[in-house]
Amino acid sequence: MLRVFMSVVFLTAALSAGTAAPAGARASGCEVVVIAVTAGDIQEDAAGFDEIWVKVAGSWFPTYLRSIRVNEGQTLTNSDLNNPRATKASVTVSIHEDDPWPKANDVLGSFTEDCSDGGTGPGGAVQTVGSGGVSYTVSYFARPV
Ligand SMILES: [Ca+2]
Ligand SMILES: [Ca+2]
Repeated sequence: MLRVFMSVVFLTAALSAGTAAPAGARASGCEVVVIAVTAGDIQEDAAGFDEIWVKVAGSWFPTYLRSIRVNEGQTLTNSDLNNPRATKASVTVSIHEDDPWPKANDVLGSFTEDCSDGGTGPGGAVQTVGSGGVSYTVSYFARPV
């Protein structure tokens, strides 16, 4: 509940106040919140669905040991993904596909956000990752904090 509340606080702040760090304060990190992930083109075409994690600055969402199923064209929300977020100087967001042991999990794509351009602003931003028959679109907010 606290995480949901904090997310709402951040989203509200981002929407109402832009993305600047507090006046007089030097930004020390970049806060990134993943708002949604859309599977435009899944990897496991034969299965008809992917099972993914979103990794944000080293943490796994929705949880480390439990991936989440997504169909082609489906959008997973921030809530579906257990509020993926992190604050670091540089935040890498990556999409991982869960393959059964002994196969290694697949890294489908990634991007890095460091707020060096001031963050995404209240409208957020979109990054599309993947290649070779795989495409995922990540919507996110980022702000210096
Ligand atoms: Ca796979
Ligand atoms: Ca595909």
